[in-house]
Amino acid sequence: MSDTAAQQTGYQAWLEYHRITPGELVEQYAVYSGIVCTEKDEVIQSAVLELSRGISKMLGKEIGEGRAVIALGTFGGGNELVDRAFGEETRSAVVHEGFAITTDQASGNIVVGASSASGVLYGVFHLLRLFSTHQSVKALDVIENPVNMLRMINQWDNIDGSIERGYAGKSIFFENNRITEDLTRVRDYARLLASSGLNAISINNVNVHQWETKFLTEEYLPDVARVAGVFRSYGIKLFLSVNYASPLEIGGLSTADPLDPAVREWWRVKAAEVYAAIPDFGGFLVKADSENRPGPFTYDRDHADGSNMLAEALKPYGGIVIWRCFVYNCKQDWRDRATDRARAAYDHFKPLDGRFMDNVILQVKNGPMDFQVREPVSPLIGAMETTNQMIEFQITQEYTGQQRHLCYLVPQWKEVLDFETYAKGEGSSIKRIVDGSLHGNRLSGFAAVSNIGNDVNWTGHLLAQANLYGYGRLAWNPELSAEEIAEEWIRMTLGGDEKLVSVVLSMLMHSWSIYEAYTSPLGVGWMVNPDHHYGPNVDGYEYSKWGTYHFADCHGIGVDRTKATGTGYAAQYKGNNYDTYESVENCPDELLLFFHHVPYTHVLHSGQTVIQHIYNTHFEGVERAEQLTAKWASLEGSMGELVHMHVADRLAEQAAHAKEWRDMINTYFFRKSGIEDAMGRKIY
Ligand code: GCV
Repeated sequence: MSDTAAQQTGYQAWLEYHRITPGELVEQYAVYSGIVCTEKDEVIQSAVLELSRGISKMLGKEIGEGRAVIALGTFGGGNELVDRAFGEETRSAVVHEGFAITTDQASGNIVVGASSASGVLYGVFHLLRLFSTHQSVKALDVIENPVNMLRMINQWDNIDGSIERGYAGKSIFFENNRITEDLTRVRDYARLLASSGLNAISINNVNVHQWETKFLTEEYLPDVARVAGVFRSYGIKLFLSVNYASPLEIGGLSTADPLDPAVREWWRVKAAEVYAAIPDFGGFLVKADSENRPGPFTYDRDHADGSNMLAEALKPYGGIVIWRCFVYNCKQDWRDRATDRARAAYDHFKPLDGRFMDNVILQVKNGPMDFQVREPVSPLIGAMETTNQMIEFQITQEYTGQQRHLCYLVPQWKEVLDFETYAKGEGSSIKRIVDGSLHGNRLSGFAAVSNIGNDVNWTGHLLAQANLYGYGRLAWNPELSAEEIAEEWIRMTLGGDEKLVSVVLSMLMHSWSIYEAYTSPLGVGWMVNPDHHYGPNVDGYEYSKWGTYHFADCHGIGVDRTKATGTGYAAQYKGNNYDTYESVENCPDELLLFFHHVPYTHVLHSGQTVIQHIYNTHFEGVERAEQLTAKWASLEGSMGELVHMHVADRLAEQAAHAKEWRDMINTYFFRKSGIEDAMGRKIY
């Protein structure tokens, strides 16, 4: 694809490196006459390639005529400029994967130094970000270390090329039951991931079906190794999702019982084969005993037994087991009001604290249900003091508009990360649990379900790229604000026109609240069409087996999850959180219906009744969605025409679809409650 064509599609995403127009910055940046690098390591070579590609695109010419250089390398790695630039204090402040950047005042040289090759690559991407967001590089003095050790992306891609919950085309990894021959696109994906700060990927769906189970066999391992090689050159470790029943399905054994010696031996041999093919293999990601997937429960064993068996097999090679906590009864009777899906992860895993091997890490979804527009934070995160934990977010917009609606998710993730759990008293925020510091965990970090496919702009909705970028940046540093991240993404992807930046920034920053307004009032969730989860269907999940109810009747709505009169879920929280959620008076409005069943006439903290809140937010939500289209229209001419048209189409669809949401939800609750809208607006 030519540069101009790529710019018209968004393929380069935030690595677009827009041409810098002549002026002060060009003069400043153009002084660099070359890149000085002495190391041959492949990750460092990727850094060199990225740097020369980025700078020459921004300046519109190869670097080569200036008076200073950009030097890069590892400390003690043989590059004199690097060794001279950083003293002992800086070197010891830079941890593995971190980096330092300095501008030498005498020579004007910029020097990037790190203690590892990946650190050099992250440093180079940081420098490129400074260039492409038009920052001064005259006096750099930067030290950055990633806050989280594991910064992982989970693909839900299947070998037939489909993607579970994928909204941007087909898989870039697989087609026709084979791993893709041409890995160019995979390499470009690796560049995007590394440039946002990520360092690990699992390439296949956690629902591991028949064919993907064979990834562990010699039929597929050489191809998996090819993919691992591409990611390796960008400092990213490859993991596989595995089928817990593999010993039965591909091993010829009659059981997958984790305590059976033959099963344990089978996994040990398997691990040896995998590491022979991929020496730096990351490990296994496992969905077990969840949504009809096999697991240790079949053999009357628990999740510690199951995960430790795999951990034991991977241990000699430094591999890890990432074990998901999304375990609940998906065959519930809707008549049974005592069973509460929200309780499930905590109830299953909390009693196992202390029983997991140190190379097992539990992956917990951010909320207790399943990536709804609004949920409380999972009470399991932080509740296990002697178990490694990581958080799982969903970048793919399964319940947040499926990349047809705009929904910038970083503000939602920020709220989760800043949440105070009181796990060890005050100061026990989720981000401190997830980065391992609160409980002193050996392993910790972030995982998220990817939102990309083979659509030319990667994410279907161009603006949904901001979620992928933002996830990586937040995993690197959870202290960054949602605004800062959005602004970086806009400048790097769409360019630095000030009006464009401020309009798109405001669109992104309001988008989650707009989506919430016309879809999910007061934390209720699940009012979507079953299976595909797009569009409104208030009773779609009401009489189902999935444990996802709102219990609306003619008097009121919501799930009583209190200890006093409900399912007792609120008591899984510690300290003030329990008091806040247990009490109908103190519960925050946005989560009221998640924790309480209240009459439609209940008055919220906002002063509105529940029913009037539903009507108001749905009418306003549509107006706000319409304003998004108008804001975007005002940007015509400030970016490539095709890019502008593409987003305009999606926003028009969103505004029309928001009306469908508004009318269905308002009509449903008007018919249930019989209460008129105080403002007399049209309800059907
Ligand atoms: C991969 C939800 C999704 C499923 C997904 C599951 C999970 O139930 O709808 O598609 O399966 O979560 O996270 O395992």
